[in-house]
Amino acid sequence: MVNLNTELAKQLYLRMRLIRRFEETVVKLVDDNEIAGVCHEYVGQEAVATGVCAALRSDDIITSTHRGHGHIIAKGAKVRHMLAELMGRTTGCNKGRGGSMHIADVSLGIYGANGIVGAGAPIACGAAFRFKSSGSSTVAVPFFGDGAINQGVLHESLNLAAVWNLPMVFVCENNLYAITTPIKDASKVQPHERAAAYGMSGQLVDGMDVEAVYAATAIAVEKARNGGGPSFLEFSTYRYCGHQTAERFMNTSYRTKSEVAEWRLKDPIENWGRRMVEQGQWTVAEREAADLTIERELEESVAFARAGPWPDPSTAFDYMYSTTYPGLPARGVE
Ligand SMILES: Cc1ncc(C[n+]2csc(CCOP(=O)(O)OP(=O)(O)O)c2C)c(N)n1
Ligand SMILES: [Mg+2]
Repeated sequence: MVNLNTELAKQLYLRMRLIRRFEETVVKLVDDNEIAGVCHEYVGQEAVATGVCAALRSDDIITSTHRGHGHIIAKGAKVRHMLAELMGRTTGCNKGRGGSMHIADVSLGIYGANGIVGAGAPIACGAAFRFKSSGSSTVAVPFFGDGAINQGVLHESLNLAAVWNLPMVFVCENNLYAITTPIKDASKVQPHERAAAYGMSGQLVDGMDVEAVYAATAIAVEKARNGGGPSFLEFSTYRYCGHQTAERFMNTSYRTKSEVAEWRLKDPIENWGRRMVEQGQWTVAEREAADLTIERELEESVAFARAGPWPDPSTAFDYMYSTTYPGLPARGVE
């Protein structure tokens, strides 16, 4: 276990808390029809995105999933731009055209959320190949769920990463379910146990403990940066909410209330906040004051998003095609 300094400990707390409150705000906006469709909440899993991204440099890149808000916040996107994106405004990260499952910001190393299960892994391989061949020390980190581990494209990516010794850390968030399918019905072994078959190290880490997540990732990232090749980290975690926001209105029985309650006791934010008080890293009053800054940031972000203009319908076909790819006639934006 590393000994985190107070500044980093605070940052981890604030990041986790921001993700939690962002998601709770999103649910309200979905209920009020200010966000169209459904969203996949990251509530319960905050320690994974936060701990992993805290161990990355700003130029390292991530690829994300359908449950991507947490990863994107943890990698440094501004929540005001994310909310504007979810609300379809031109002030959003992607001018309101991507929405929840397609948020990207290449300048922050966010190579996209992704609605296709497992699809972020080959994108990260491509980025890692570029980093390696250009001699940089940048690392690529694909996030994916337990539901991705039987996707062909994930196997191909793991194999390629190992064979080419790519600077990567594969991050599997095992929250025990793929929609309603329990992992035990989909795999005989734990995801990280498969890593050996590709010739890379695999490790199971407590994904409810942000310090453990940070420490394990820091080691794997350092190894990747120094030419040691890819690693596979499996974080055990849990989503407190349904697969997506509409599950609250469905009569599902794939998991029990007591299972959810048991995992809630391991809450990464509550436990980390308390541990910091016990370790003398802040007082209860300082923690409450920090929580308040997050409430303010979210209030301002909602106001920013609401004030943003809607895209002009006449621009609906803009950005459909690249206008810069060499050899292609310019089209799309004019
Ligand atoms: C290739 C593909 N197959 C099926 C789906 C439908 N689908 C969306 S989310 C999901 C479950 C993903 O589970 P997991 O990877 O464990 O992520 P979690 O939802 O638990 O975060 C499925 C099957 C999809 N989006 N893409
Ligand atoms: Mg899952």
